[in-house]
Amino acid sequence: MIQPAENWQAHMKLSESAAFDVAEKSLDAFKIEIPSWGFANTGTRFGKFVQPGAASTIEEKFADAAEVNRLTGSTPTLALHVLWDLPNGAADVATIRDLERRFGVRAGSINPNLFQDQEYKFGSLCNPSEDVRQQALAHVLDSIDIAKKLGSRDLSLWLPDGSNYPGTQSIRKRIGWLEEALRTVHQHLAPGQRLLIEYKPFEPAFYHTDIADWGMSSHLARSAGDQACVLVDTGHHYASQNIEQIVAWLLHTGLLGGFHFNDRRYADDDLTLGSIDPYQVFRIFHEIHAASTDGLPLDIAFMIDQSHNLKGKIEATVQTIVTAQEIWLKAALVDREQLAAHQQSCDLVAAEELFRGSFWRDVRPLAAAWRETRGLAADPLAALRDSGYVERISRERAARSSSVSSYA
Ligand code: PSV
Ligand code: MN
Repeated sequence: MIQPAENWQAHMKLSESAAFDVAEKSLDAFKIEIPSWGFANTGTRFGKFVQPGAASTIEEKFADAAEVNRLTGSTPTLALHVLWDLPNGAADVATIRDLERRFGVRAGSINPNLFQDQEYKFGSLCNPSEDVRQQALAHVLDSIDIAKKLGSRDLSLWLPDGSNYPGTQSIRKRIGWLEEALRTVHQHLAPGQRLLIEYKPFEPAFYHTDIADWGMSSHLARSAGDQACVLVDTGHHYASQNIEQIVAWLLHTGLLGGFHFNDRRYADDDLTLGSIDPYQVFRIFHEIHAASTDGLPLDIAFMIDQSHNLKGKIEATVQTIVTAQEIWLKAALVDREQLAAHQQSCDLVAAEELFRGSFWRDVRPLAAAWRETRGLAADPLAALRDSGYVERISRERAARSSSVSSYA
């Protein structure tokens, strides 16, 4: 007769090997795009704390992205912001292609920039001035052209448009201008390309934002065409908003195109993913795994949108990827068949305990074992420290910038 203790151990062994299968399937397929701007010096409106190792050229951004990809094996693409990374527009495509080859990292989503130029004081695609709207549209079309030349699938569009004071703009006229512009943008997409429409409730505008939430993004995506969908930036919600419910709706309506992941405590804080509320990330990931289990067709771009002001940029990016993988794996391990049974019978505590049980499970050994079987460092953060990469680039880049300034 099997003793209860042996029985328990046999069960654990079985479940560990089954868990490793889940780790292999879920982590092999989980690719995350990192942003070029995560490696550059950024700050708040109060100032910048510069880091000697921060990337100041597109080549340095590719080099740092390649280091993150070497350590994690999961970040093959780099999101590019057109004005920051291709200041000469399509003329810079050859440079990017060359960097892709040299560093083994591909250009990812292309982000037009509609927030930097003086003309955009009262908006870009929603500006009351026809000339400014045309200028903004031309930039988006140029960005599509760049994306086509780079073979980048996704155009990731965020507008700063809005107004600061009640009564100062016609909200409805601006909706009309936006619908019209996005239809034109959509017509210029190549087959297979996608337009991802990002929303944000406030900032830089503080009274109304033209694309403030997922309902507005969904409407605009539908009115633009089949290749348009919604981009969820996790930092772009009001405090306590149920983001996983939004994700479930977008999955249900077939409109979920991608994410910009980051964490927040107050507003769009750009903090490291999972640093404030890892359970929320788990709940979002669960919705995606559940939709996949249910056979929904999914095509989701997982992207990070963070700028690290106090932490080391490469270290924080590696930490983010490792965190994302661990939470993704926790959510993959939810026994969804059992959960569905508990949900159906309204066994609330059993359902919640099963759900939370996966969240509390320490999957770090499992993730480390997966990394080792893929020839990756078991602990990417420790491997980064051991590599001396950050110290080396900090020395080299600091020396270069001081020699540049001594010539100036
Ligand atoms: C706006 O807050 C945003 O989330 C958009 O995605 C921009 O492209 C990005 O931040 C710039 O940092
Ligand atoms: Mn974003």
